[in-house]
Amino acid sequence: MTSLAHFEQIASVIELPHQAVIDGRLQPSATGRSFENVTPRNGTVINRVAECDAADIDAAVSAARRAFEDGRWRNLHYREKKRILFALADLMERDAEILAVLESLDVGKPINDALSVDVPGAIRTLRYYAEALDKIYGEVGPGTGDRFSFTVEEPLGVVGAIVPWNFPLHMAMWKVAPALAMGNSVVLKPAEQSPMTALKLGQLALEAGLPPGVLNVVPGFGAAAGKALALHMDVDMIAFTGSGSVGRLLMQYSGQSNLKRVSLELGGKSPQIVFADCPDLNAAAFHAAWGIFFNQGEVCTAASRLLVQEDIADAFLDKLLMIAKRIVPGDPLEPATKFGAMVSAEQMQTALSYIEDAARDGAALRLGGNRVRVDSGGFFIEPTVFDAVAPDAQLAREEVFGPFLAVSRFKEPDEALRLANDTVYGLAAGLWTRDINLAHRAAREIKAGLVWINGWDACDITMPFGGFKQSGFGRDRSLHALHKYADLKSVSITIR
Ligand code: TXE
Repeated sequence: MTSLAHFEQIASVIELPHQAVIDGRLQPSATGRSFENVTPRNGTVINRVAECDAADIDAAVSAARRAFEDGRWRNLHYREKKRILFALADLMERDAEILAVLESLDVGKPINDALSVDVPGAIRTLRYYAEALDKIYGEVGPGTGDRFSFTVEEPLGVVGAIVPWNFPLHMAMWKVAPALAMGNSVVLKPAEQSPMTALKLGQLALEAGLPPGVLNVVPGFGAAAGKALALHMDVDMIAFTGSGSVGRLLMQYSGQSNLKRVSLELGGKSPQIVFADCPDLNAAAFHAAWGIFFNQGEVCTAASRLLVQEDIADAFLDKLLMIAKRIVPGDPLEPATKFGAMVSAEQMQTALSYIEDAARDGAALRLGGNRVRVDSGGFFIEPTVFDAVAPDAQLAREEVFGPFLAVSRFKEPDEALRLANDTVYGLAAGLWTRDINLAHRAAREIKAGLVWINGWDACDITMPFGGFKQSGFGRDRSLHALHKYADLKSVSITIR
């Protein structure tokens, strides 16, 4: 069943989502304008999507506000809220293959990853927060004899979620699920490169019985739709995943408008450190390769810097290269493909521009570095490995967001920790060692929101996710994320 033909068949028979979902209705943009949606699989236009701007954002925010104020969602019995969110999860499961095909077409990721990571990850996230929504309790303060004090967490109101294109459905759900679980209304602005699964989610939410206006999905460009949402006076919060430069803008927009809350999950330049006493060199080599090449390197926690101790560096690199050489770009809709296309021609060109920079900075190209499958019309780049990357080289400092591994060598553990922290980012870090003291010391000293020891990306929905330093602030995942979508109220009753 699971053949290229099977997924091509799905792609050809389903209606590709293209209309905004506002106030419970599927609609074109107010201006009637639409934009071309190009699949990186072969560079062709697969559909045209509503190009929403400030007028549509205004309509969506008004709908979300009305839904919030009349309490159609916020004041629903928690059992009913759970029923609807679980029903949505079930519908997503029913349509898992469709969602996976839409994701793969939009962003060029391997269909098998979409089926095994993106879609089930989004469903698990939704179920996790649906399960949690009736387990949120306030606190009772110490009070005094004649005063009784307690806290309640109240939903913020209208949450704007602005999400990127690398894991479109999954990132959307990291925001939408906890925001809804807390009783907020949401206006979701998907990335212009990848609007389809968010639009499908909006449709499925209506089918599941989520009241109109509670989840609105408004596709459009960042500088129009995204900016209008972030500047809107009636939006209480922007939850964002994306680039640092847009993160900075969002904070400005907040200051220029209503001081809405902002949470930012930005990029990274995450180090993976392999010490000479690594407990399993094969496993470390596997994770060094897939830590950067998974999702074509378009991952905010990509292990884009490999720091390896000199004593084992040559042998380790040989192992890594053996794995990396077998990772061959393929048609994203082909189930055997493990490495797909870059999301867009622009993203491919940006990544490729680092080749020259790396050569100029004196790094040694050990693998890849080329665009491939050019005849397909798609945007494919080979897995690429550079050795001897100097700590101040561009490749060691800037987030490429592509399949580019920068390898540097170190002599002593302290040097590794210094290099690991020598970045403006602080999202993730990994280290491989048998030395429990070193592991604990490194976990404490590395300035990153996620530290993985003897594994990479070894976490799930139960653990908070987010950055230190310029990787942002605020946490997705885990129960911590719920509190981001609420304000804390202190209530005191004087007993007379
Ligand atoms: O991101 P943008 P881009 C990084 C990665 C990548 C770079 C550029 O390094 O190479 O960012 O990617 C919306 N007001 N990450 O340009 O622009 C936009 O429409 C409001 C890391 O695609 O930040 C989209 O919905 N919104 C990252 C979202 O912001 C605006 C994932 C993200 O797009 C806006 C993606 C504006 N003025 C890229 N301008 C991660 N942390 O995982 C754009 N947007």
